[in-house]
Amino acid sequence: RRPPTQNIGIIGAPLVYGQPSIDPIFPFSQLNLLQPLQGACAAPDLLRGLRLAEVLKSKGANVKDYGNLEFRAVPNDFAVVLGCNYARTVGRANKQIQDEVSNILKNGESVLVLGGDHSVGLGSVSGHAKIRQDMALLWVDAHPDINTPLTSTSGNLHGMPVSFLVKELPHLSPRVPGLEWVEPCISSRNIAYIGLRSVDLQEKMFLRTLGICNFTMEDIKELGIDTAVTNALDRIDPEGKRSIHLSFDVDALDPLIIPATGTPVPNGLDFRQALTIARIVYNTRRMSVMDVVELNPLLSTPSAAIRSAQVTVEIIARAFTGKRMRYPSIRDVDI
Ligand code: 4U7
Ligand code: MN
Ligand code: MN
Ligand code: MN
Repeated sequence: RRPPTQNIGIIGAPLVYGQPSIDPIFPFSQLNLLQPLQGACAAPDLLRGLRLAEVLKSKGANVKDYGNLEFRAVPNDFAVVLGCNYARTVGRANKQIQDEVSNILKNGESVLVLGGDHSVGLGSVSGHAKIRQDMALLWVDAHPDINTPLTSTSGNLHGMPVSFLVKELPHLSPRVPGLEWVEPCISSRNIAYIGLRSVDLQEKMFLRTLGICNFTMEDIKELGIDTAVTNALDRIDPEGKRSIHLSFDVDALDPLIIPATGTPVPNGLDFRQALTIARIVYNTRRMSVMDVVELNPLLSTPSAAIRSAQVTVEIIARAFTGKRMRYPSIRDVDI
């Protein structure tokens, strides 16, 4: 049986307006509003520079790189409109992402979306749902990203994408200019979280009242990562026939492994656990879209950034091909 992940289309989505950074010294400078600190936008090219496509090809995949989407900041898209920073810019960019993801899926390829911050989930997940209505979403992250514009304390859209996508929530959200086109496209029954350890109070309430499947780091410590991921997939895709969307925020990993990220939280997944998640998802042979987000090479030393990106390449390769890099076996070491 030919796995559907054989043909991979890569798109770069270097969006940073979901987590704009305000200059702490001149917080009211107009420049801060127009020119948020760049960083996560460098991730797609760094991953390419580490031979991401070549690695995937060497493991048997056909790879087409569609390059980076070009996003334009919407003029006068000032911060904090209804509790959403840069909603028009983020909305416009995500419409582009949605179109690109659904077009590539229509070509019969699976899609790798390289963020950018996690607001790209808006376009990516909704683009997936357009082509495969029966989609299931596995959100691997330290955070559940389910704040609404009214519950978010930061106003940053990278902490909100899930709230716009869940069918059972939008009545609690205001209509935000620039994001009107985002249609809730997935039921809370078909969403599961892995790796949570930083959940805002209101987010906790949403997870509870909607009964969204979640395995926190605490749960993973108890159950083991295999059981956690297998149970999560069973819950969101009980018949084992849905198209799977893996939205992978690199801050799910421990900051000791991936320091190059904007919202690091201690006590995260180790490298093996991350690879195990990727392997189990691969084994379904039904992963159609993977997002890899929140890698920010400018937030650590250059060497730590490269190491973070290398780890990320290996996780991607595992998720799409099931194969992993070869390391010398401990048994081969002569003492
Ligand atoms: B990420 C936060 F308040 N919840 O809403 C928020 F803690 O994509 C963080 O998972 C969101 O990295 C993190 O701003 C978004 C905060
Ligand atoms: Mn996230
Ligand atoms: Mn996160
Ligand atoms: Mn983050």
